[in-house]
Amino acid sequence: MSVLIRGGTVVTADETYRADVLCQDGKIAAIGDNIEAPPDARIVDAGGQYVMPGGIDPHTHMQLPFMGTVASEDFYTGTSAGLAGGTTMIIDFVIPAPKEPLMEAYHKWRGWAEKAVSDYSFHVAVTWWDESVHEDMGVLVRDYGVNSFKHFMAYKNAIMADDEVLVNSFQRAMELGAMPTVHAENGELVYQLQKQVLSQGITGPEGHPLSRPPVVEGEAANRAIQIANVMNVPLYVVHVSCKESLDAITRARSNGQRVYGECLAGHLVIDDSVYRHKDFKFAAGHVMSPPFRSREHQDALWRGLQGGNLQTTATDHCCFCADQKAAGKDDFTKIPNGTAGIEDRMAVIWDAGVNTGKLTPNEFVAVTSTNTARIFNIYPQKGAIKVGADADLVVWDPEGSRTISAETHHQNIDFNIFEGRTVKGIPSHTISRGKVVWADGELTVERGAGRYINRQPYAADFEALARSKEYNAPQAVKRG
Ligand code: URQ
Ligand code: ZN
Ligand code: ZN
Repeated sequence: MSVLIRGGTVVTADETYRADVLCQDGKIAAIGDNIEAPPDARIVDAGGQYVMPGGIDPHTHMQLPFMGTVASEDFYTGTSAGLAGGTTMIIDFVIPAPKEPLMEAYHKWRGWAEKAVSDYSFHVAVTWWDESVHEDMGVLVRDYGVNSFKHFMAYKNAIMADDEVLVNSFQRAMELGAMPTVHAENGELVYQLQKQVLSQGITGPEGHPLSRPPVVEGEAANRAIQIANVMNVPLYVVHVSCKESLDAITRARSNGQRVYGECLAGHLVIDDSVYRHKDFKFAAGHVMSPPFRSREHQDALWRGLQGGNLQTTATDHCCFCADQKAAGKDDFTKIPNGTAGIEDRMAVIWDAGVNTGKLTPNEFVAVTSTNTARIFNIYPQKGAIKVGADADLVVWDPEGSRTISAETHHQNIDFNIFEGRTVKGIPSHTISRGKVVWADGELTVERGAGRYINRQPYAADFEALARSKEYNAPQAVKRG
């Protein structure tokens, strides 16, 4: 089965040129002028459109058990919705409960993800520490293609990692050649501020941002950056939402420290007025952490992307329907934190970024796909239009438009934070591993077609590792 994408303009993170693209056996087989169509080829007419690497969303939580419930979007519906929006790969999270063995959690999540329709990988969260965690991190890097470990600095009395966990885990990541990542909010401060806000009689969603002001995020981002600095390890800060954490990243990068920042499509275009809406479902539907911020923070995030101090965009796709959010109708701290976005990220960022001149089409590709592939060491298999790369592509119609709504989206949630937003620039076709899976508004997906993507460690001190006792330990284990 082959697909010939004809007449389009190829747009990568680095260049723009007119060329046909031939996909065969799941890979990009040829790129060039007037490619002859093989007899079995499906022809995609890309005239007047852009042919770009499929989006990679480095931050999703499909079917996450969290705050007493389970996210409504699973790996089948969530990856399907991603394909409808031009996203062809996700990096999700394995999040062990405290004291849950990392390997046990990893295999559990791998089982859940088998129904995915597009490719996926996992960051693994370090939510506690002992010698077994140290060991499991090594096994995950060496034998299961994990090269990034997440740390939630928020969520006290749940999955919060304190400084002892951060320091031990960052040290281990450095040994293994893996990337530590952080959800940077000071969980102790959040906990205290939540109690203060509630004691003032504020129980509605308007209390959520009051308990997590930007300074609470900025402190944690800077603390994680300084710990990474001392431990001599790179750092990736997820969902940077405010100036305070962006400034900490910018300062570190200007000092030559290897720190990367991610921002969410939602944080780029939605402000904190949503929490003051009188309708509980509307306001609670926007409860996520870090919260949506006031306008000046959005402008800062766009400058961060333009200036290269933020490298990637994501969604933190973590869906809870109205009946789940209602758990917090009398106490905002009990509203499950999370919002959707996987289907809308690409179009929202194109419309708000490229159509306004903030980003060039090449920069759009960089921040929605290629930079994530490079940072997490899967480039050019992913995030590239090169012969031999996976044939994950999106044919982008810059003149097409749609109005975003929960009524019409493919996401398994009864709410959409971008409700009513009309975007210009949408995917007319999505190709996943060389198959047309989205065309003319129709999904054609196959449950379980998604593949787990191994991500190799960075240059680690393998010699030292090889000499260490560990290399005698592992039995023959299958690759991830
Ligand atoms: O904190 C996260 O990233 C997860 C639990 C999703 N929820 C959220 O509010 N961001
Ligand atoms: Zn988070
Ligand atoms: Zn998240």
